[in-house]
Amino acid sequence: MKTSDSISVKYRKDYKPSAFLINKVSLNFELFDDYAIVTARMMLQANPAAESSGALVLDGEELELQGIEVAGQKLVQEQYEVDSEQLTIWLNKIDGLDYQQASFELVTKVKIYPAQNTSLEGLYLSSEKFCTQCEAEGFRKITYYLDRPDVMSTFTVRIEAEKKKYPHLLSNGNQIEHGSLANGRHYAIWQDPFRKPSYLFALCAGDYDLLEDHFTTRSGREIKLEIYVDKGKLEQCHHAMESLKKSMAWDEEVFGLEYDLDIYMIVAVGDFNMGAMENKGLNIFNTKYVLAHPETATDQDFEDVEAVIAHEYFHNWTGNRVTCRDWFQLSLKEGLTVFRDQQFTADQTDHAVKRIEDVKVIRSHQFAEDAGPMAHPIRPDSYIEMNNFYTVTVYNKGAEVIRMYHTLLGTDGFRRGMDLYFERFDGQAVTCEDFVSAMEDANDYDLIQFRRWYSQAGTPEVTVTSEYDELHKKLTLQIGQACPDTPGQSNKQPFHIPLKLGLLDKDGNDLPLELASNKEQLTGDILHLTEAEQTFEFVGVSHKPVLSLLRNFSAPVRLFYDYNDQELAFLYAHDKDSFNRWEAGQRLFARVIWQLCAEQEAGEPMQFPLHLVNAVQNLLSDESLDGRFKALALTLPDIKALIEEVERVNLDHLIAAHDFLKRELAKQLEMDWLVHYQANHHVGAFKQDKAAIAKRAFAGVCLSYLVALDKPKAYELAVSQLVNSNNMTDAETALQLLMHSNYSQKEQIADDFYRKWQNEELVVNKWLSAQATDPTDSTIERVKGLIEHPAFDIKNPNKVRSVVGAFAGSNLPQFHRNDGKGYVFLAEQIKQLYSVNPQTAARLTGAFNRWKKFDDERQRLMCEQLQGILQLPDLSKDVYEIASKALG
Ligand code: B3K
Ligand code: ZN
Repeated sequence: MKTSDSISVKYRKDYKPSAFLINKVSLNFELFDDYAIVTARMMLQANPAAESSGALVLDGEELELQGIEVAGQKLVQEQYEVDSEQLTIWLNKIDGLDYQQASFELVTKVKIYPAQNTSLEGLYLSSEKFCTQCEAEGFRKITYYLDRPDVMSTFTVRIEAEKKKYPHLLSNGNQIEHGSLANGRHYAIWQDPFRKPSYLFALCAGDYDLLEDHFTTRSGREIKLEIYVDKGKLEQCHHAMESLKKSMAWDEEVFGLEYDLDIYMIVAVGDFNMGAMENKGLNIFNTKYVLAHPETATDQDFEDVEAVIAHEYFHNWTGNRVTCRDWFQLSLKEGLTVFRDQQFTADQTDHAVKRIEDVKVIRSHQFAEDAGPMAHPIRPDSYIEMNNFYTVTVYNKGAEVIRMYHTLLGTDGFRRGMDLYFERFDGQAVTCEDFVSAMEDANDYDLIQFRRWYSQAGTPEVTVTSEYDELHKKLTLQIGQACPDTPGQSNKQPFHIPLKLGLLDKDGNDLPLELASNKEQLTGDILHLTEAEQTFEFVGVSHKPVLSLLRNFSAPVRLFYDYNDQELAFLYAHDKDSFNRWEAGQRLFARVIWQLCAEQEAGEPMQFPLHLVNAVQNLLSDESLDGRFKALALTLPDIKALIEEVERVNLDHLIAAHDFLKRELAKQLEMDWLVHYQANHHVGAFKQDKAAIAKRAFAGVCLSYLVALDKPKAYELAVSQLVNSNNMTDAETALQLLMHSNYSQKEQIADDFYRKWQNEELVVNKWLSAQATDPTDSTIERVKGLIEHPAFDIKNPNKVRSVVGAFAGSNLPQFHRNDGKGYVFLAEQIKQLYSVNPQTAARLTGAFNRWKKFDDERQRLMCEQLQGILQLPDLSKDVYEIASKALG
């Protein structure tokens, strides 16, 4: 068992510059099927900005050291020391070495075993091809190094391997040489002219299919674009290639940023711990975010591929050209790059729809994290395992913080800040503070208080009350803000919160906004909240308005305002801010759901409130609305987001209320769902333009209501959509609806689907998760069966996420079964996985984080599993951190 004393916590406040710098590094990889020899030749120098000491401490894990030389001398035992995490070289014991004055060369040689590396960190194999993953601290599993982002160096990489089995040998930068060797081997040499930290290093070697293209930058440079995939997958790469070209053009147009190398490569691998990795010039991607063809990928998959391709491409400037000083600054690159990819996707698709999708992630996942045992500011103060901090807080709340600069400074002001940021820091490893000061200086804008978003965790709660004075045509808003305590943080200071708002007249038009005094507290339609309590007096308000608050979700906060049903229905029908239109609908639904919960609590039968019918019907038939927006506005709030609205939840009541509302809406509007389904469900030639995508989304939601009727006719529609579909969007929608229903033939449906798609791994994953998320009782036995199915492989993170992750994360009724079997199942899988793949095991463990939300018995059952996990022998620090913090 891990105890707290064998675990070290890293603190942000302890940052010290590295004692040594690496000016240049040459790596030589000799790759063999069952091992690799890595020789590293580095030019080091004492860092003038740090205290120098006689000890050179290099990071290294799971390496077999075969030799060390310093300045041409082979080192002997008393000149160095090796343990399981470090190699320490006593420079002062090396004759004639004046390491303080001059740079010196270090050569190390290590043997590693990529074929046995199941952690998918460092150098490993995926479908018999070599690949790497080094962020955050994986490079140390490849060679001894100063494995920290502020040590930047130029890399030359020589790779040699058997030619037939590994015809492509890739690394960062440009290929400068290649040739044949004896014994059927060959080699290639790559040089990356840009200094970079070790986490951006990449190597791939194997036999791939290759898609080639090119892009001409606006300054006229020709860039070679290459996508490498498993044999036979070439026709699934075109969308990724188009997405890459769009991303390159967009970054030039919107941020003036051009690509800087002559070649940009993407390699897709089936075994990957996350979505993708932005290694300089050689991105490595999870196949899920490269491969897309309408027959095998949904419209959502297409959008996700485009977004992840864009995200990794945008990192070339926000991440690679300007990188992080230390890992506490991760949001510097991730929050910013997520914001950039969100803007890109919004520009390609629809701003309102994209905003709603992003806010749903914040509400269902980030709010939960921010209120749970892992709560941390977007710039964390400490961690045990850095990989546990690639979180929705650092990424998505980080992006919300960047969005607030954009809101406060405007598009041009934001761009000025970005320009100054690159001007000041290109080629450097910097901090979040450096970013803020660039924004501040470029705009002469005071961001002192705004900085609190970086240091305080927790979701601020904003409470608004209003009073209208008919006689003086005055509206008074009393606005308070507070931020709950989070682990290690209490007594938070007020944030600078931009609250975008509108006052609607009775026709839904926006009334002009004017404050009676303190006019600087309002810029355009943005009200600046800066204090715990503030009063704002609006004058010239011709009649009592309906308030549209926090438009476009202008800050990552929870908003409390006592709307009545009429006001919400009015906003749902009329708000000019599409986001708030959606929001009003969600609030309306949520109110009903909580009311239904209260009725159950009181032992009364649940009553469907008829006023909803009108509101929903109006929206359903509003011809002016985009189909994707409609689909979102007709979808009930996510149960996970609802759980976050209350202190403790009676999950059985909540699920029953949610189901009841869905079924009642289905019944009350049965004809409408059918008519709209028929009008939007398209049979015939497949199209993928915006209109076709919107229709599929809208038809999908209509079908979901029809299936909720639990009637043979509705099942027939879904079955027919599944068997006759010529695209995966329609097929997956129907498959999921059927698998999650009481349809008597669903086993047959599942078997047929598998038979049809068994050779398309990504589709099989959809099949796995459709079953793992079936909310009906038989699922627990079914998931146990899936683990044994030939399509499952615990070593493959996509499979683990499709079955175990989907079950624990998206199947609330079954994961939270009263008998605790869902919890036992999850703990069992964590036990199987923690030593195989600590990162993915730790992600799964997070499913227990919200245990305090549930009833006593469920709490007990969850804690029992967490305690069991903490007792596991040689528990990885990844899982230890999550489980121990969860128990608190
Ligand atoms: N930077 C990588 C994530 C690395 C995760 C390390 N555990 C992908 C991205 O955010 O673009
Ligand atoms: Zn990223």
